[in-house]
Amino acid sequence: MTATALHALIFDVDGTLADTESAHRAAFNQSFAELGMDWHWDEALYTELLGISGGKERIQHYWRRAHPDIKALNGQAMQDTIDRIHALKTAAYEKAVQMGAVALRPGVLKLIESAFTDGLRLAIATTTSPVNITALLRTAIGPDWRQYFTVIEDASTAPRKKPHPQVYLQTLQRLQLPACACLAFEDSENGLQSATAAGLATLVTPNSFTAHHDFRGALRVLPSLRDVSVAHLRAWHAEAFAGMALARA
Ligand code: XBP
Ligand code: MG
Repeated sequence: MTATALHALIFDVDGTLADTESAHRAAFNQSFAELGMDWHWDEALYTELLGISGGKERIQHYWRRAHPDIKALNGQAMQDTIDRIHALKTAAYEKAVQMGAVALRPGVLKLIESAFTDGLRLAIATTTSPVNITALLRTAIGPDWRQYFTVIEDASTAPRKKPHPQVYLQTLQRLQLPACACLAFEDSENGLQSATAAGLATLVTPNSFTAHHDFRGALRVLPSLRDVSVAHLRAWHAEAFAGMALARA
């Protein structure tokens, strides 16, 4: 393997492959209502709560902030309730995605297919739950979606959520590639920090929930992956690698 060549692309899911967070937000609110809770996450609040990666962690963060009196609840009772909310939410999200609530972002499918044809290995590194990945990609790509991805790391395999680099470090380990042979694709500040901490050059495609985030350190910030080709990726990767080599000289 030549050290400077690009060998793999590692994709975040939510906000990167597809604008999923509106559907996630609706699913959270549906689960609160189903349980008779008076919680409602509007868009402004959810945009703030997205600073916490992971649905269960997000619920716990909100509960502690909105109801500091929860000391009345012991740890296990609180965790059981969070697990119940999240199970209902995941079922609601899966149903919404299967009904077509979410489409892949512009250029994503074309890039996945052309990169796969060009011999690049593809991976997923996400903090979302595995059932959400399957629902999204089975609906958007078809039943054979799994063939495109060599490695998938998600909330079930990497419990330390972004910005912690665990999910990307585990992806690189399973790919048996150094970070310099890969590019990461992200949409959020947490995601960029996680990928960067794992040594990855990262392309960022912000969305309405993350447009205000700090993307310093990104290889490039793009409006979307529309019209982004494998040739572009190879050139940008070479640029990044040359930049790193110069810095070391
Ligand atoms: C984004 C997240 C996830 C989703 C909700 O993941 O932080 O928590 O918002 O999904 P990504 P879960 O790393 O793909 O951007 O409720 O399953 O966590
Ligand atoms: Mg994301």
